[in-house]
Parts: sequence; structure tokens; C-alpha cells
Amino acid sequence: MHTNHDVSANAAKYLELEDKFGAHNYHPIPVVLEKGEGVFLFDVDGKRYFDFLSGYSAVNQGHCHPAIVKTLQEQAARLTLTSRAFHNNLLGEYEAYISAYFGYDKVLPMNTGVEGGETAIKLARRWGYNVKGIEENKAKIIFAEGNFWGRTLAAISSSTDPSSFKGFGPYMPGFELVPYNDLTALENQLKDANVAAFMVEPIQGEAGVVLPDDGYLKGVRDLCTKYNVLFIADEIQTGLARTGKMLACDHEGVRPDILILGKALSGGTLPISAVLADDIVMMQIKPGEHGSTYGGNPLACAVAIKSLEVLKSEKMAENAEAMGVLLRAELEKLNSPFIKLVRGRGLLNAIVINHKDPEVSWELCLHLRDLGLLAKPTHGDKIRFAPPLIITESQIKEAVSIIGEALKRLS
Ligand code: IF1
Repeated sequence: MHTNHDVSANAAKYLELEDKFGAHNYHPIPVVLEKGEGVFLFDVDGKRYFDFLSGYSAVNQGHCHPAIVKTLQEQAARLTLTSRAFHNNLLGEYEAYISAYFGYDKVLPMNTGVEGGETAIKLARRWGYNVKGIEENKAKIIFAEGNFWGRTLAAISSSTDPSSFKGFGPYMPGFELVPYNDLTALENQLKDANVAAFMVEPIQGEAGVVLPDDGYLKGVRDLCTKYNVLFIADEIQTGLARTGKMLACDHEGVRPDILILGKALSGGTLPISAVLADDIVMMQIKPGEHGSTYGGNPLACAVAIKSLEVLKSEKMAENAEAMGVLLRAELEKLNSPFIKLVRGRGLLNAIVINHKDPEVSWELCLHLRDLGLLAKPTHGDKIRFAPPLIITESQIKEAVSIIGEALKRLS
């Protein structure tokens, strides 16, 4: 239920429309945005906010990045969609560009992140049957507890969060779970010869920015190699410079067999996802066996190339690393009794709130909003701080002073 008393009469109109005509599948912070520019968002009353969510890390490059918008506009005026029934002049160029960028033989283009996950699993099952020699319909995919990879029936079938899966059964068979950050448990599962793949987030986002121990990803890589199991990395949220490296897997120098990207692949302008793999995996899917109307459309291809280009040319990974160190240090310096913990890597960070009232993180986000910073609680007591990667030192300091001020308003 929306409580409209704390937004302007102007903003309230928008809330009422959504409330009446839209499905109630979200519970947003009451703020109505109409413009974005770099690290800032502006509401319908002209008020400016620091964006500390970045569209769940889709807007790594900053809102309405001029070079991405220019590419989008130019390509939109020329050719947007052909379907894959025909070739287009940008698909091959994009495929070559992104494959070289990440060092894989091939890419399979899709749209949303969850479709990337579905695609990765279909590829892994095919590889399991055709290459590993698993008996038809026996392939198992292992997931980590606390995973989040979207909202389709397959994605919720691997979920351990009742608010994702409850009441939507029956669920997809062939999925198994292991605790996150537990290599011993993983090894026990991988010994089963029917296991085709282990799919994992290098840092668990939805779970509240949960970082595994150093060496976990390296251990996952080694175990997957040892047991001839594909390592699928879901870098939809952690990838594309967010954690201070181009991929979160780069922190441990590991290369997954299947890499899933999404979100910031378009800088927040379009749903674009990609699955990268080498030929031994990718060539198991033949014409007509997988795809999507919009996957690989020329508008997406042009936008994705530009979105990847600016990550490198503007050194966003390096900035995310440096600004992340600063952000965590400044948050620690606040010395607030209400902050139990600050954690994260690069600009994917969270604070864990220390308070007897579990509703207080929602209240804190409302104070933050009032003071000009937007963030969203996750799992009750955690708040994610993930600004666009172009944020500057003085902007980090200004944002942290807002956070300090908001914390002082709690009792
Ligand atoms: C929502 C959180 C973020 C993802 C990873 C795949 C997907 C996601 C690691 C699917 C999507 C989203 C979707 C968004 C909320 C959100 C989220 F709050 F759940 F935890 F980002 F942090 N893999 N994450 O994080 O991508 O199909 O949505 O494009 O409202 O459901 P998608």
C-alpha cells in the first residue's frame, strides 16, 4: 500500500495511477522520477537525487550517457529490428567485438538477464548430453543457496527465497542446491556424473552483497575442471566494471566456461543480455533450437558496442575500484551505532543495519530520499549502495554526508 502523505500532490497522482492500473508486484520507494543525468536523478517536482541503486547496476555508465544516447538515436533512426530470419549489418560486428572483449569463441545474444540464465542452462544441458555423455533427461545443474537470477519459472525453481518461488509450483526438475561459499559441499555434489554445470554469482547481489571468501572462485574453477562440469558465472550484476574489474571473476583470475552478462550491457537504455562460451559448448545448439525475436537486433548491437567501449575508454573499472575504497572508508568514518557492517567490492556495496526494528532500513531510505539520495533496502536489514561508476571523489563525500545526516534522524 502506498502512503501518499509523504509525497507532493503532483507526485501522488503518479502513485495513484500505478496503484489502480498496474499489478502490485513491486513496493517502490515513493519517489517519481522523470530525468537522469550521470549520477543524478530528478523527480517530477525538479528535485535532484544521487542515484545509489543505478537501476540495479544497469546504469554503470551513468544516466543518459551522451555517447550511448547518441548511438541509440542514430541507430534508431536507421534500423532497429530485422529478426534473425535475416542478417543485419551490425550483428557480426558486435559478435566479433564482444567475443574478443571477453576472450570467448562466440556469443549468443538475448535480451533480459533471466533469458541469459535460461540460455546458459540450455547450453549446459546440451553439452552435458552431447559432450559429457550424460544420459538423456538426467542432467543436473547445481546452484548456490541465496542465488537470484530472475523471475521465470526456471529461475524461481532454483531459488531459496520463498517470496520468489512460493505458490508458483510445480518447479523445474534437475536443479540442486549447495551452500554458497562452501567448496566441500560443492565437491560432494560435483562427484555425481550427471552434473552438467554449476551456476553461481561471484558476489551474491540479491542476497545482500554477499562476498565469498578469497579463493572461492578459484576453488570453483578447479573443482569444475576436475569433475568435468561447466562453470557458469552469472555476472549480470557483478560484471561490466561494477566491482572494480571488468568481471568479478577477474579478481581471482578465473575464466568461467559460460559467462552471462546483462544489465549494463546497454548502460540502462535497453534490455540486452549475452551468453559467451567457446565452440565446444556453443556449437551444441543448432539452427532453430534457441533464440528470441529481439535477440541480436541492430539497435541492441550498436548500443552494446558503445556501452562496452565507454567502460574502457572512461576507465570505469579503475574508478569503481578507487571510489569503492573511498566509499567504504567514509562510511566507516561515520561511526554510526546503526551501521553494523559495511561490505562490498568496487561500487557494489551494502550496509547492514543495526537496529531492533527491522522496518528501520525502509525508514532510513525515506530519510535518504528526503535529503537527496536514492537507495533501496534488501532483505530487511541491508541497504545497497551502488552508484554509477562515473561518480567522483567529491560526489562520494557529499553522498556520505547525506547518509550520515539520515542516520542521525533515526532513533
Ligand atoms: C527485479 C535484486 C538486483 C541479477 C542476477 C540475473 C538477473 C538479476 C545476478 C535477472 C536481476 C534484479 C532484477 C530486479 C531486482 C534485481 C536485483 F534486487 F533482486 F537483487 F539487481 F540486485 N542475475 N536482478 O541480479 O536479470 O531478467 O531482471 O534482466 O526487480 O526483479 P533480469
